[in-house]
Parts: sequence; C-alpha cells; structure tokens
Amino acid sequence: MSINYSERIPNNVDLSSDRRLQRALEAWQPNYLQWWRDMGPDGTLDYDVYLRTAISTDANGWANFGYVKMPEYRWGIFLADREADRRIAFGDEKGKPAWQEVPGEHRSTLRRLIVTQGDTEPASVEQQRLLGKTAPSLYDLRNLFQINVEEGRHLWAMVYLLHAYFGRDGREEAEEILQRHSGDPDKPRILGAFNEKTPDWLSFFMFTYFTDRDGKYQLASLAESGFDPLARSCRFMLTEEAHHMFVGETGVGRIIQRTCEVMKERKTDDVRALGCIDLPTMQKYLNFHFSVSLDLFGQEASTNAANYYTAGVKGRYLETRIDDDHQLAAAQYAILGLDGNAVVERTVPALTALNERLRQDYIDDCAKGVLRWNKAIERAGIDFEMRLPHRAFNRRIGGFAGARVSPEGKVVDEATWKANEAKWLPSDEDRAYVTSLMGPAITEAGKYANWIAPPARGINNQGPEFEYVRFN
Ligand code: BYC
Repeated sequence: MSINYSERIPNNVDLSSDRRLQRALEAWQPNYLQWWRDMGPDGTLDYDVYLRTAISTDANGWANFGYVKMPEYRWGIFLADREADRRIAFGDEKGKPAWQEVPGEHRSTLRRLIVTQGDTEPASVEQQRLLGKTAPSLYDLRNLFQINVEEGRHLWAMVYLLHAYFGRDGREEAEEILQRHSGDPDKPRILGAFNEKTPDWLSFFMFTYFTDRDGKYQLASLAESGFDPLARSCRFMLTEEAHHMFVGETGVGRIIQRTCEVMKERKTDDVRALGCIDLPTMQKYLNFHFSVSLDLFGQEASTNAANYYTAGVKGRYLETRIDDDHQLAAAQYAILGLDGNAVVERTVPALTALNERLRQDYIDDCAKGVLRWNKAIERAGIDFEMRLPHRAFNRRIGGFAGARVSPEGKVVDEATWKANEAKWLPSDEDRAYVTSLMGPAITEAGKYANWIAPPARGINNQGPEFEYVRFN
C-alpha cells in the first residue's frame, strides 16, 4: 500500500476522508514539532541528514534515502497492509474475526498498552538529546538521528491509534505523552529504563542493543493483537526497529574491535592509557543495560499479562507459529524466584507466566549478539569472554527486585554486594572515564574517534567516508 505524500500528514490510512481525525492530528502536530524542538536532538534544526524515509509499506518502499532537515522529516501514519479475513489467534475469542474497532470491554486495557508503548518512543529521543555533541563520526551521528526520527514516527503510530479509536481520552493521553519527560522528577516516563540517562555513546550502543530489543519483543507481541489497527501499526514499526538493533550490535562490536586491535598492537591490557575502552568496563555496561532492560518485561507471574492474553489484546512472540491450543487454560510454565537465599524454580500457570516467557525469548536473542562479539574477541586472539549476567542480577521489578544476586546468579549478602558492586556495574570512575573519551563531535567525513573502529560498510552502499551529515 503506498503512502500519500501530498497531504500535510503522510499516511496510508485514507486520512483525507476522515475530517474529524485529520483535525485532531493537525491540532497535535504543532505540539509534537514544538516538543521535537525543545526535547529532540539539541542544536540540529539546520542540519541536512542523509536519512531513510518511508514512502510505502512494502518491502522496499520504506528505504528511500536523501538529505533531510529533521524538523521537515515526513512523520506520518503507516500501517502494514490489512490481511484479508484476519482472525484472533489466541485467548477466549480465538478464531473470531480480528476487531476493526475497540471492543468496549477491552478499551481501558488497550489504551493502557498503547500509552505505555507510545510513552517509550519520545522518552528515548529525550534520553539521547545531547549525544550529537560527542558523536564519534558523521556515520554514527547519522545513525543516531535516523533512530531519533523513527522513534518520533513510532510515537505518531501510537498517537494515531489514540486519536482514531479512543475519542477524547485518547486525545488527552496523546497530549500527556508530550508532557511527561525522561527523568523528570514530577512527570517521569512510565517505565524505569526510560528515566535512566544515556550520557555517552557506549551507553547509546548498549541501549540500542538491549533496550530497543525489548521494543522488538513488545512490538512483536502487540503485532499479534486481536485489535487489528494496533497489530498492523506494530508490524510496520518492527521493520524500522531492526536498524536500531543493528546500530547497537555493530556499535558495541566496533568498540570491541578497536580495543582488541590496540591490545594486540601494543601488547597490553591497559587500553585506557591509550584512550580506548577496556573489555571489563564494557562488560559492566552490558550488565547494567541488560538488567535494566529485563525489568521492562514486568513481573514473572503477572495477572495483567494473563488478562491481556485471555482478552486477545497481547499475544506471545510469534504466536501463530507456536504449536499449542493458544488458550493455555491448563498449561504450566517454570519460572525462577527467590526462596530465602536461593534462586529456585517453581511452576505456575502458563497464563500468568507470559511476561517471563517473553523475557526468555528476549534473553535467547540477546545471547546471539554476545556470541558474535565473543567470536571477534577470539579471532583477535584475546582471552576474554563477554557474558549476559543472570536474570536475577540488579533487578528492580519482579520477584528479584532489590535482591542482592551476583552476575553468576548467587545470592550474596550486603557486604559482598558492596565489595563487588564496582566490579559488576559501572562505577562513578568508569563513567567518568568513558565520558572523558567523548570529545567534541567528529565532524570531518571519514574520520572516526580513537576508541571505535570504522564500520565495515556505510549506509545505503555509501562508504564509511561519506558525508552523512551537513552542518550548514
Ligand atoms: N517500570 O503485572 P506486571 C520500546 C508495573 S520498549 C515501571 O508485570 P504488566 C522502545 C506495571 O505497569 C517496549 N513499572 O505488569 C525501546 C503494573 O502496574 P499496576 C515498550 C512497571 O502490565 C527503545 C505493575 O508494575 N512497550 O518500544 O504485565 C527505544 C505490575 O506489573 C514496570 C511495552 O512495554 C517497569 N519496568 O507488564 C524506544 C509494551 N514493569 O498494574 C522504544 C506495552 C511493570 O500495578 N506494555 N510495571 O499499576 C506492557 O505490555 C506492560 O505494561 C509491561 C508491564 C510488559 C511493561
């Protein structure tokens, strides 16, 4: 389905024939643009950025490249094509036609999920607001901005649903999403990880690897929703999400590559003396971002999750490919929890364990990139292995919240935690060191900061030396 670009708000939802919706979105748009100016990438309004813009929702149509000023980016509303005769795939209403309107009994649940999803998108842009000042290259700067405009578009996707299907309270929620801000003591973002800072590029790459990947799994679950407009919105968002995780995986990979090169050339582990990021520090950042992202899946045993599923509003990852009854009334699932000083397994109804099941899918996926990072370290002949910490480590949500558990999964006492905290999580000193490397942005095409290797290839067949951003 193509996207109509002749309208003020590009879309493939036939906006021009819905005057009421058009008015609502046109009223919201100036506030969105004001938010972008106030809270989006700082000092970048004039930059020409080599960006990808969606021009249709088929496999190739969204990869249209050219220089764009970010405030002029064609944010709009793009849903994946409607599937003929789509049916609800799970829950109590399995087999019935997917809903094209919001069923009254699921209205507040759906609104809540859409608002939570929508809230994360601008939050991440706010978290990344200052990173452009210290970009390690034009290539990286461009990738940051690509992610920022697409998160902006993902907000548009959720706001469209709120405006089109939830009437006045939907419009109010859409306004409030622009009023909450990451880290704001009075009006914070809804989920914990989105109130953390993203102060440096190592954090940015870890965030896009680990936290954007939560986005992938949550969007994939919502893409199964019985509420068809939500499912179709999330399907199209997922096509963009892949690039964000690519930026994270290759970003971390390029820092590892550079560190390993320097370790080998100079025959030393002390790469800090040479302005690079040592592998143990990277492991600590990994521990932090992985554990904070695990919290985003919610409680291990959750009646909310069970209710979402039974109602047909939020499915499992790749629901239709799972071979079971898709109702789970009698099924069981093993989850981990604390029993005194031990991490123990217990069996609970599978319906209540859906958050944990999704978390497990996510962990398995996270492990693949770590394997690739380790292969690169091994190829460089260096004896070091990056590891995902145990799921009980450093948690704030769920059965392990506040518990003192080592990265290996052993419950420890407070004294042991205190004695090891700076080995397991970035210390103030680590953060100060990483920050110290974040020099003024590198603005010369083809140059890369000392602590990161250039990419193997550029964007859209351009080389690593291409002028991805023009500052004007
Ligand atoms: N922080 O029964 P539970 C993305 C609350 S990222 C704060 O487990 P549920 C992106 C919870 O609200 C993907 N509070 O809850 C990435 C509940 O509150 P009530 C974002 C939390 O609902 C990078 C209570 O604790 N999308 O797209 O099953 C860049 C009980 O918990 C947290 C979504 O999250 C937390 N971490 O699960 C840009 C999808 N966790 O009822 C974008 C939509 C739980 O006691 N959201 N609580 O008031 C959901 O599906 C669910 O809301 C959650 C929570 C999975 C997040």
